[in-house]
Amino acid sequence: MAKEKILVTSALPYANGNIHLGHLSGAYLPADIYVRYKRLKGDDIIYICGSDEHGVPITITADKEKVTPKEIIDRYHASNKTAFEKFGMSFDIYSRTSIPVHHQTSQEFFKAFYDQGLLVEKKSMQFYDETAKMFLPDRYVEGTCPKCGNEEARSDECEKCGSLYDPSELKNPKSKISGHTPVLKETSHWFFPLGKYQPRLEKYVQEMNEKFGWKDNVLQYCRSWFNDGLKDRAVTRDLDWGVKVPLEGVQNKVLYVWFEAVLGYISATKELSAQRGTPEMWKSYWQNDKTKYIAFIGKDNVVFHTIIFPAMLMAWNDAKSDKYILPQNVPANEFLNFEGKKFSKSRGWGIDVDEFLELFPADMLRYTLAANLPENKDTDFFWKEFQGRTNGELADILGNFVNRTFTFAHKHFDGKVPSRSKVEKIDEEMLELLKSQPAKIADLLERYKIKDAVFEMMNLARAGNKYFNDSEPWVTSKSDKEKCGTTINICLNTIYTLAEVFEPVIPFASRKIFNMLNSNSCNWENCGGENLTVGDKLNQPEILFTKIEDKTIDELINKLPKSEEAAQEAAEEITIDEFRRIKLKAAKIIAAENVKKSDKLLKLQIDLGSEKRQLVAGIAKSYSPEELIGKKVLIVANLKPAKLFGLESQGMVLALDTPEEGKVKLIEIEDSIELGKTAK
Ligand code: B3M
Ligand code: ZN
Repeated sequence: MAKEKILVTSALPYANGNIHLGHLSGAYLPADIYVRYKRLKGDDIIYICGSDEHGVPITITADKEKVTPKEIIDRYHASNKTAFEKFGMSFDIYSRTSIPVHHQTSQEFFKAFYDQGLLVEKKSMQFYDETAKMFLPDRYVEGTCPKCGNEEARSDECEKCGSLYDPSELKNPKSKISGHTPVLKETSHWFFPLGKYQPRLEKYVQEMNEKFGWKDNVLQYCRSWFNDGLKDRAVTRDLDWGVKVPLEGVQNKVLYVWFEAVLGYISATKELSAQRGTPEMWKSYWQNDKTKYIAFIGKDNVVFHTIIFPAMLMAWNDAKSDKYILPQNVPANEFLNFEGKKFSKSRGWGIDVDEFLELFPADMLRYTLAANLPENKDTDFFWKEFQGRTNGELADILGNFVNRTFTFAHKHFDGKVPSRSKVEKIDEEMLELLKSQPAKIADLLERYKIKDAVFEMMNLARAGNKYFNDSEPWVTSKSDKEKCGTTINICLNTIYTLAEVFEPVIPFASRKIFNMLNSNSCNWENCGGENLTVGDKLNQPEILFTKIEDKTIDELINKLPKSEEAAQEAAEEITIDEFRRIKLKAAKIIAAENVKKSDKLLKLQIDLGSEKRQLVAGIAKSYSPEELIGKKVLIVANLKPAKLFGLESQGMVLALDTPEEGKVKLIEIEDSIELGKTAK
């Protein structure tokens, strides 16, 4: 197959916090798997990423921590770069948007639009904080979304329902700096005429989808944007942190972070070119219509990559001769949650990547995340599932198959690749699978169905294990050594193929397996073929995956913040009307006796003033019948009657748990309270 020229980008994470597992599942791991696979195929591919270092997310963090934005970006750029490396991300470059070449590139785009007369200067009303004496960019204002009522909406955008609106429509606005209600004050900004590009953008999305099959979720986001009608977008902000607006006499204004962040992909490629000593190389990707450009992102970034960035590139291409390519596909993922809830730094819910990798090897995390990618819907990371997949799949299936084959080869074949003799049906079937499975996996990867591809990878290991079992080499090693050699030869070739197809997902383990095989990875197209030479020496097996103990996982689960339990209780709140439906009444116990054949229950007669009732209560371990007589208690009077040990119980007496197992204490009420009174 002809080699492809491919450009892959992953969204540039803001350098204002540590990346967590959710980020990895969205825009990074799927891209890395795709890129690694394409490299194995021998395609000409570069993989670009870096830190997004401008915009309000950075200045807000800096304000909060009372340090400069520069300190924030330096800290998080470094820590995220390292975390990505440890996780095995194979970026060709992890750049940053604070570098001069990025400022130049973004200013060039702005100037190109400005010079074409595309940008329109408009006066608008913007929130202004009179205490802090500054205009408040979108994220500095929080209020209630005029469309969906989300109380954490930004000044002109709601993350929850995805609407964009005019700041004047936002309800109950509050400044995040002073906490006061901001006023609307006039300022002027340059607007990009996005609406003008709508027909071309619709055509672009449609064509790309027809040719390359875009994901449904991505198409849906696009459609809803088109249906609303694209509007002019301000591309400048009143802020001093960012890329300066390159116009004379303009001060205290920077380019809107999204306007320049997407151009960060281009600047990063320029930086890579310079690093490699081929400064023009970036053009051979970005300005070459043979290049296939794939932009991996999370769902919250769809509009910027399918509408705004393409429109900017179209606008450039209209005026210039050096034309850029547009994304051919934007395989956006949904979100990953953590143990049933959204990741939240402030609530301590979730785990950072570097923290995780202190505890477990990267491959274990890569595998669980890959097997559970939020490709079509939000998914969850559960500690128990992580343990289950590591122990039950990586260790018991893949690890076990590799280990038993190597141990066998060392014991019976002097640690060398044995020859293959007569091939029987069972062998043929395994050899056929070895040929067909990589093609099946490749087909899925080509269509960004990474989760399914990972499933098929593990299926090959499953089949290998089954083949080993069914061939019973421990029997043939005594009865038919040649046949045994055939089995082990095929098992070793299967391991070779496994190391190859699994490389994109678990690169560290794959490397170990190749070392054990004394071999190197091949070209993907030769996968499943005969890649080992008979008689070649094998190395000693290494343990690939150590199982995770229950204790380790239980400790991690127990460490989850307890406040989440409180949050859980809050989620189970009832309204006052629901509470009022429960009739709690004052009653007096007038008789009590043991219930036959039960050591827990007592039969009580109670007085409610206007009526008497019989209750059966589970308090025999806590009270003797005698000591109960005369006690005044609270009962649930409108509980549906129930039968216990054949006795009718017409209500429930209220009691509290005690530290002593099985013992309770009745809620006693003051003697002066009138019988039959209802609690409220
Ligand atoms: N930094 C938003 C985010 O981290 C933004 C992505 C930029 S991609 C050019 O979700
Ligand atoms: Zn909303």
